[in-house]
Amino acid sequence: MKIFKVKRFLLSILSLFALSVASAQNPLITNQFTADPSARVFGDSIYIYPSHDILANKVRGRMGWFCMEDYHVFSSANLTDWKDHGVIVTQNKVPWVKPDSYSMWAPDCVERNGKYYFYFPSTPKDTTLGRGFKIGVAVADQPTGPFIPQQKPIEGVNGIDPNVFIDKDGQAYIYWSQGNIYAAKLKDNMLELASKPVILQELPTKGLKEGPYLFERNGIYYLTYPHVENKTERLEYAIADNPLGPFKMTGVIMDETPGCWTNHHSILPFKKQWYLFYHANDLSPEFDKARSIRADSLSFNADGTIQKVTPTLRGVGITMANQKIQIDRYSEISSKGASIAFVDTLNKFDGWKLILDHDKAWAKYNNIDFGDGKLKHLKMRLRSINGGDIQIKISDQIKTEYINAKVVSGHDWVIVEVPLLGISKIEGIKNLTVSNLKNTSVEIDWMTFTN
Ligand code: FUB
Repeated sequence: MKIFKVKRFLLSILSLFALSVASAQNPLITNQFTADPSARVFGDSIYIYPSHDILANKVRGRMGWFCMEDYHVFSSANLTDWKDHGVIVTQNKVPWVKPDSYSMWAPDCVERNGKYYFYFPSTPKDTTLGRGFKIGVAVADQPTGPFIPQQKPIEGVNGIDPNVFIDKDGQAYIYWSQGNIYAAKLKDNMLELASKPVILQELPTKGLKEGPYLFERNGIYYLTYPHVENKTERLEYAIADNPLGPFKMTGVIMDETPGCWTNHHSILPFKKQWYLFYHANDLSPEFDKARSIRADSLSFNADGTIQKVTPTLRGVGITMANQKIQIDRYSEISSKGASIAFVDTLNKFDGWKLILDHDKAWAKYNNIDFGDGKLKHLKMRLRSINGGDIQIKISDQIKTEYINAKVVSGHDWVIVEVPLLGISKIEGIKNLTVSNLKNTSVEIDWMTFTN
């Protein structure tokens, strides 16, 4: 009885941990590395099934290479607050996976008839299955698990980066990569192939292609994939009038990311807007096998072609004024005297700060929700070695309000609180711009509004 109670207590602590909520822009997750985001809408939330990069060391993985042991799932109903539901599949609990391979690469997850099918590649422990990666499935009744892995990987599939698409007629297809991009039909059980794999022929023949992701919009089937056209990966797409092609190479969705060799993505609509989920290496600029997932809005032209997406720091979603507004994730910045840097270069998970080191330097953060106007104070974490003066402008198309603040000189961070006096009630969605009024350097970690 006692053991049972202790176990229940530990489980409740664990589930609290698994439900940690973080509010973020780009990157979306800032307390761990995440890559290869497969985003899906289940119910009224977005779920992201990313890879989980960790750093290899002498006892795990291969130094200087990808090191991935397990998968977490994250969810959000507003694209701003992300819940980490904890580990859903881990290498040493999958019967067919070599338990110390650290090769749990890019996954995907789809729902069919109330069951959730999680597809993931890894290295098999049975060497008679051949060299390289196989792809397995784990099944759950909920998007967050518990996921039960199948005993064996899918027969007939060799490669990485599974992606599953269910067409309007109910036929499911699986896509994956191994140099080329392959596709096959899946049986209704979602666990076995229903047709022989085919190579999708009409794609670029020079340069690595991987990470296929197929979606349909207005009768056009978009096969999207990272491809090395030059020296590193960019996101491209080809279109067809059915899920197996022939496809016609059509364009580039996102250019190469300087400093990050890979990119890997998913594309989907959520609440009437299309989004591109992808990755870069924001939290690890010197090592691009420790990546971070991001999201930006995506739009189509009238003829169905995709408009190229420019990566932003601001990302997507509305930020509540009473949450920490990370102004270093700006939507616009002045060309002179404004920059960002890590708050603590020894602990990059602490995030970034905005540095305004010239008179008139500024940064703007859009889409902040002030609700019904009850917030009465502006609170900021600031630092200025020589002391400074800043101005905060809160505006929409109709009204602009200004708040001035002083930063005392010193080497330490200080919390500065300014009452919102002498200005009219601030309510609804606004943009915030912070400007330097002096020729001294002011650093801003975050800003928020309180009652
Ligand atoms: O995350 C490991 C590999 O890097 C993925 O499987 C590829 O798509 C690339 O993102």
